[in-house]
Amino acid sequence: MTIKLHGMTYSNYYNMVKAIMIEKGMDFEEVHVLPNQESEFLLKSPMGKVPCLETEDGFLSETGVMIDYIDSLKIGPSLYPEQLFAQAKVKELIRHLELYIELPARRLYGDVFFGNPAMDELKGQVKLQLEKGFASLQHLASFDPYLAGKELSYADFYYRFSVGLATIVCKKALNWNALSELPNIKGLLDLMDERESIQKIQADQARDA
Ligand SMILES: N[C@@H](CCC(=O)N[C@@H](CS)C(=O)NCC(=O)O)C(=O)O
Repeated sequence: MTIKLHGMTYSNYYNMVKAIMIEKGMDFEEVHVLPNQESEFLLKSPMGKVPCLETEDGFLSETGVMIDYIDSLKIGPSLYPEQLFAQAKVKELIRHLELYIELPARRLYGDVFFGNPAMDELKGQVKLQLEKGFASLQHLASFDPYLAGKELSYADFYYRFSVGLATIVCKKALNWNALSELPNIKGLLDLMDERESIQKIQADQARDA
């Protein structure tokens, strides 16, 4: 059975998984669905979120889990280093991006993307969280030129679609131009945007806009 990615092209998590499958040259289908709480969908994605991945053995939710599953299929090049500690460092980067950048920034997605103005108190909390998240990313990541060093890894795709939106949140909701003020951030986003996989995702997003 061909793997099916369920979700929508303006979901950043969806696009992390999609970009990685494109990079690996995998054959997959896309199934358009919005996040929802219908009982039928909750059987596929228990929190009603997107993406979820339909495999011959059943459904998977959670982007980090999907990335590991896709890697374990051993189709195309692995974007994890072979050495186990180096592999754990890539996973550490992904977890860091999720917990300390994507999730805090997401608290202001309503304000920035969906017209639901946030209270100043929330903005203040998110600003503190993102300052800490970005500062610690500078310690954890090498940006040489990729997040984990000289080799492209799964973390770079997580980065592209989490940090890309977080910098928009910084600018629009927090009046903070993190993209130009923080070192390294823009260079890696630009480098990722040169990849065909990312360009395909941008084209699909434009088509669906
Ligand atoms: N932890 C989930 C998060 C996925 C997520 O938050 N997806 C968003 C779309 S980008 C969503 O479905 N939001 C709807 C909701 O939270 O109910 C993952 O890693 O895949």
